[in-house]
Amino acid sequence: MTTSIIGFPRIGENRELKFNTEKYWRNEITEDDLQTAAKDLRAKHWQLLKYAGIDEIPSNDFSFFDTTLDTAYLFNIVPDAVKQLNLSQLDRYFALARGYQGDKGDIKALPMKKWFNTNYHYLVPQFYEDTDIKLSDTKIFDEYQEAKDAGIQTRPVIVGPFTLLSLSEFHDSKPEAFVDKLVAAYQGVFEKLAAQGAEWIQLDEPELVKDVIGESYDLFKKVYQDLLKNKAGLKVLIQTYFGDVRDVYEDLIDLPVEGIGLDFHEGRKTLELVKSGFPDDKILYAGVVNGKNIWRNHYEDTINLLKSLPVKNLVISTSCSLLHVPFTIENEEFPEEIKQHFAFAKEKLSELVELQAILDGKDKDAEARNKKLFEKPRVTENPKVHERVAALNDDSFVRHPSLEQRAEIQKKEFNLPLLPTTTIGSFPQTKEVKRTRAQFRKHEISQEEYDKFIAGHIDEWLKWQEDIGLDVLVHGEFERNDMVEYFGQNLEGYLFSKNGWVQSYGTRGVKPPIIWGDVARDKPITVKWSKYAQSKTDKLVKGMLTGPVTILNWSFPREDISQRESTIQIALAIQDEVLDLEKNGIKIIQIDEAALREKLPLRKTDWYSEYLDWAVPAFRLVHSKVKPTTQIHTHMCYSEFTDIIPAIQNMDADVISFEASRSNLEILDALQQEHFKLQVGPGVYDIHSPRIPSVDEIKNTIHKIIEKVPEGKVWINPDCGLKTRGVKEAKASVENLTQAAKEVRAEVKEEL
Ligand code: THG
Ligand code: ZN
Repeated sequence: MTTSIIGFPRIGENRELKFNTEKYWRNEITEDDLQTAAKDLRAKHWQLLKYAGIDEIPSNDFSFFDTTLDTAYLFNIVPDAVKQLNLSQLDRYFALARGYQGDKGDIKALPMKKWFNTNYHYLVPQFYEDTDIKLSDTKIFDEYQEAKDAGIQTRPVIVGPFTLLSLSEFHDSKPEAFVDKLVAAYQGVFEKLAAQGAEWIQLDEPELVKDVIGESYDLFKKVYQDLLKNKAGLKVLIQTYFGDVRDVYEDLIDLPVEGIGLDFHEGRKTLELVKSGFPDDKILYAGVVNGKNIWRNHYEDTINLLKSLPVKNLVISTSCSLLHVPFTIENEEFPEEIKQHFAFAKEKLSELVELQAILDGKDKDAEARNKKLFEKPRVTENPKVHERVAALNDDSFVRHPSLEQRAEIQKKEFNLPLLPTTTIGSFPQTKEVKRTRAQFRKHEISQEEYDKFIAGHIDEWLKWQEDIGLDVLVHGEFERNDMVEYFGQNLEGYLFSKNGWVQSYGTRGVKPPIIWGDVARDKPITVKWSKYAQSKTDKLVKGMLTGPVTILNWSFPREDISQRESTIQIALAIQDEVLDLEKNGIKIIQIDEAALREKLPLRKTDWYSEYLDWAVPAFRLVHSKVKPTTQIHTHMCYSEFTDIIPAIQNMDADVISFEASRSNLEILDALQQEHFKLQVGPGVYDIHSPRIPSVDEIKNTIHKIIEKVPEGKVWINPDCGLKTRGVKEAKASVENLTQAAKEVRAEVKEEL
């Protein structure tokens, strides 16, 4: 039996890659320094895999920013404007990833999107009619050689042609037009690698776990028919992950490839598919160690699963790249009873090796040790939470009276102007704010000093909001770090790692909290500062919460209960917070579901039955008990929800704000067509850019919105929170926003 992995976290045990790359961007180190640091890191990771006992080791899973971008770069899929910048090979690459603004030109970064159902983002390659596909980078060859020189034979990894084409954007062109050239270019890679001495190549094709039907199926067939005609003697592994390949399984096992990688964790049908038959002349790379979660593998189940497979040639592997889990548990400070339940990336390597030994009959101890771990319930149970969940009935998920009746009641209650203005909640997290929070965390300043600092910031920003005439104010969230980390830290049933970073995009990471037990709230979390802010102004101040689906989606979930059950527990905890805010005089409460859209199942047929049918009720549970006079807002970060509008409506909030500055009209049309009943705040400018929108520009956008949505239902706000912006641009932009709203308001009144 053999072991392998799909990919390893590249940022390093202590985020060395992040810090070096950011130093290079700030001109504090040279390109040579950065390249050396990257090389050292790669060498360290290969050695680590080798000494852990992994038999087949990948290379080119390293990246300075993103492997999809690497693949596009390799094949010269680079907009002309970027090629024309007179930059080094590495700086041109970074220009694609981050944009470039300097003496050599001014170009925007490539768009970024969520990588399948993960919290990782990839850069979206852009194809134009004249995109000239050819080999134009050497990274994959250099890294293969580097490992080989260090005495390690690796299997180079690259995003496969079907996934690459499926994820790209096409301008005045279609994917089919590029197939021939792209296939030739991949074959060029095969030839070069074979000449260098490589035996295998891994083509990552996660796109195959989506619905591969119609045009998509035809594209897959065409690409692989042509590609595999010339493999230059290389063995090819087609690696899939994040689901099962039910639409193409029969085709895959008939392809002239040597290896097929399948995901046994998220692939609900993988076992059934393999049991229907797997050819003797191919190797199955069985993804049995979960690459997405941090719990220890259940060896007995895994061994039984592997033994049940009617497969002659088997490699034990991970379900997806280990990119999605933190580096190691070694340096964490959890008590041993807790720690023993976790396996981060490095620990998953030993799991693979132990599984191998058990299967080969060489390690009985490991099996016994593992068995003991699962004998007792591994998490803290909370009987009160169980009772509360059991007591829920259909009515617990329904708010009364109806949306329309509430709208009437709230209109009288609040007496807001037409086109009311507000912001999404957070204000700039300046260095000073972050530093003060860190000082407080490290006990360098007292609770009193800290509170005084936060109160001072709230006062200042409230005054500014009053001065510029915003209608609904916020306190600014200066006391919070990452929203999910913040709520996790204040809820029972959560654990926090010290160094559990997972790459989110480029050099940026998140530290997902771990759901360790039943989740409950033992004390109010946000009431103090919301109440304080409301006491300082006659205007309405919005309470700001994160919704249960987002909290779950950005945490490492439990595996002993369903995600639905965990989410209901979180929803009850947040419900307590909502009711406490209401009791303390907060009349508008925003419950963000920034990540609701991103965890939609990859197959459309699963959207409702596997997800929305519980995610939407979980949100309703949070606010079902509030008074008719309390207004519930929600916010979503990804506006690509034209296809789930009925589900969003069903969340039954009173107002929803969303990111719309890029795809404005499309979503407004959809809202109109679906007779959307909620009040809406389609963001009127893009906060992801430091650019300040002019008053006229915003007025224009408002006009476009009220052409499609009755003006009585429209709110005016930026498209997301302002925490990543500088103070100057944040203020200038929102001032222009309030001015624009006032002017449009006056025009509309005149017309009436
Ligand atoms: N929280 C969580 N997940 C997210 C987002 C979030 N996923 C999607 C999106 N937002 C990702 N965006 C970012 C934006 C900025 C950073 C990370 C993800 C970031 N990280 C700092 C870094 O890596 O240096 C870490 C800051 C810190 O010390 O906490 O800036 O909002 N959960
Ligand atoms: Zn947002």
